[in-house]
Amino acid sequence: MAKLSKEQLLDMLTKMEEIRQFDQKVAQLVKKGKVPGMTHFSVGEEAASVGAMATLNSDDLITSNHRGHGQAIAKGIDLDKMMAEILGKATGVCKGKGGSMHIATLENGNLGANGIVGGGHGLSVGAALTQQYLGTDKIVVCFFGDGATNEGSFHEALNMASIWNLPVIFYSINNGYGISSSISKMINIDHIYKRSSAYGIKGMFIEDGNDVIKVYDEFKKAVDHVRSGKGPVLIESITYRWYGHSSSDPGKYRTKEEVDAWKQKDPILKFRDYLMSNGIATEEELDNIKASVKENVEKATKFAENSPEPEFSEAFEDIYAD
Ligand SMILES: Cc1ncc(C[n+]2csc(CCOP(=O)(O)OP(=O)(O)O)c2C)c(N)n1
Ligand SMILES: [Mg+2]
Repeated sequence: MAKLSKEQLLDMLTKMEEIRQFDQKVAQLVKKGKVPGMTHFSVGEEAASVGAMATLNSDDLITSNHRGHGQAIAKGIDLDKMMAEILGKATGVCKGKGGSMHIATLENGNLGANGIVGGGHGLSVGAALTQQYLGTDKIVVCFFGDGATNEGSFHEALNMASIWNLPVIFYSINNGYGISSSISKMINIDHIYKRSSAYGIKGMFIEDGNDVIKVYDEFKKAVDHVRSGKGPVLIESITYRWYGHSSSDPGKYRTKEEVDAWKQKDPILKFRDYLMSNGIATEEELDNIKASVKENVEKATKFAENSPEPEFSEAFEDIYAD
């Protein structure tokens, strides 16, 4: 069972509130036509990212995918600069040139989101090989979806990480769908984590990816395994995205009943109940966190909206390494 201080637990709740409220705000901005490019929301999947990230050291490395807002926030990004990036502004974390699907903050170990499904697998293996070569204590966590496990890069990466015994966790956040395709029609085994056996690495399963404490407890075991040099892990957690695949998805492939049933398993409400029923925090304290996150998201939105667009003369900068 997790031994986390009140401060750590409330930090986890704060991050989950930030993910929820930040993406709800981005969804409003999309409707107003203020967000260039496509955006994928992390609403509903907050626990799966925050529980995992809370087990890492701050200098550990991550890669993520097109649905990367949750991971960027869980890793501790500046919300002002993240919102500015999503609105394509010069004050954004990537100077407004990456947008929603390419958020990266190298200074705190987020090697970047990726619009190419499966694009993070190879990057993670490379980053893990670097850590092994340099003899650092850092590990790499590669975040991706269920659909991404059908990409060739997934299989190549797991095999290479296995034969080289690399310090990397492959973490599949299984929300049941790759765009409109149900995972049940896309793979012929019952669980993604079982694919680990084909590569001789440890496989782990988090049945309730909406329970942030359970995610933390299981993920911690994976982290301990990898950091102690026992080789890579493939870990799968089950969750659900409340919104459409992207900002342009009418969602005809799933029923309202299914979506509503998952909303009943709200990861934030579940965590609030846990904190209150275990006497860790009062309802008032938790409501204050929610309110202060709201203020911060409003502040980030104003900062982004009032920021300038990148200069045209910068279009060809930051393309090649110096
Ligand atoms: C190589 C590649 N193929 C196809 C796409 C189009 N595409 C974008 S997201 C997506 C589904 C990904 O599903 P999953 O990995 O489960 O992530 P989720 O969106 O559910 O979080 C696809 C097929 C792409 N971006 N890159
Ligand atoms: Mg998916």
